[in-house]
Amino acid sequence: MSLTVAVVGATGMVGQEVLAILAERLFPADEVHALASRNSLGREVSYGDKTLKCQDLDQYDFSKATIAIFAAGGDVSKEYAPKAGKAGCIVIDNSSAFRLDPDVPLVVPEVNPDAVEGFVKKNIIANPNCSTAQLVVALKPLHDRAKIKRVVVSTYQSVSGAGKDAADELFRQTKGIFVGDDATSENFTKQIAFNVIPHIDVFMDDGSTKEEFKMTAETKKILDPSIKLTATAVRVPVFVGHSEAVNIEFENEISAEEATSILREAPGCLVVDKREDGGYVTPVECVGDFATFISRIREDPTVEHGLNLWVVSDNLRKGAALNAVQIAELLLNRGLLGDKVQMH
Ligand code: 11C
Repeated sequence: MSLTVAVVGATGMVGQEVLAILAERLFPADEVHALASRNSLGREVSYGDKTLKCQDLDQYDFSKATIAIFAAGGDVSKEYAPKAGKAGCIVIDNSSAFRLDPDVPLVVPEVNPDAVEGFVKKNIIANPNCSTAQLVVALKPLHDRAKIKRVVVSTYQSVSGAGKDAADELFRQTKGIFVGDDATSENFTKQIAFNVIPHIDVFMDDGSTKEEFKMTAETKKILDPSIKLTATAVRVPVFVGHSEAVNIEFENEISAEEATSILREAPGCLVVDKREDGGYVTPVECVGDFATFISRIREDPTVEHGLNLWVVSDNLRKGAALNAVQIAELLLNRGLLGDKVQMH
């Protein structure tokens, strides 16, 4: 049988990025199906140098697909991912719907590739939240060397994390403030242009937000349940690219110099750390890239065995679409697509 990939939510920001990355990385799909809600029926999306017509998700027979990458939000995943899994298709889900389900592996290929084998119970594999994905890529090699006890993270998250309407709002509001036109807020709780908002996702009972909770819970599931992590997640007026200021306390001694050489060799990491004007990465430079960039590596003398890092990545790529495609590559390379697929 041939290898067919279905992309659910193909007209969205992440869905389009999935299609672009499948083509860029020459994923050996024989067929790619773009699926969307009935409203987008017949809309065309790009896949490399081809265009695909969107098919109706509701009418789609998932037994035709080997893999389905879902990028249409939690409600769509909750309704359709179990159906797709039961039809024999392996679901890679970008939403938070199944991430903490004990029968669903939560996978970042550079960090816990072996976990992917656990998909068999439900035929679903979860992709982490964007702010978690880039964080664990940077933490894993340091944890392996010096064992992380506690992490304190402050995020600076771009508006594309909240979707296309939110990104459009930053543009409209910025222009509106300049020309004295419409500067109302619809997708954020406060003005986002020329401002920062310490609130992403809903509030939890303990005063944290769900975005902050997800970073803690997902890091524990992917990397190590013994790691303590506290986060403050902040939305900033940046279109693409999430940044994180990360403070880490280790069990064992590790110098900034050693951490730098470990991170230079680590999969998925790219160290840019020159300790001079402009010798670090900002979100603008990470857009369209696959790497998790690490800068400002330095010791924190206020705790025993402490380090500080600055971590930046394209939230639509490593934080979503790229990680999903890497999971598909992992399944393929490990021969986990069974006799449904003939290797090319
Ligand atoms: C944001 N991190 O930047 C969110 C977007 O759980 O998949 C991704 C939400 C999720 O708003």
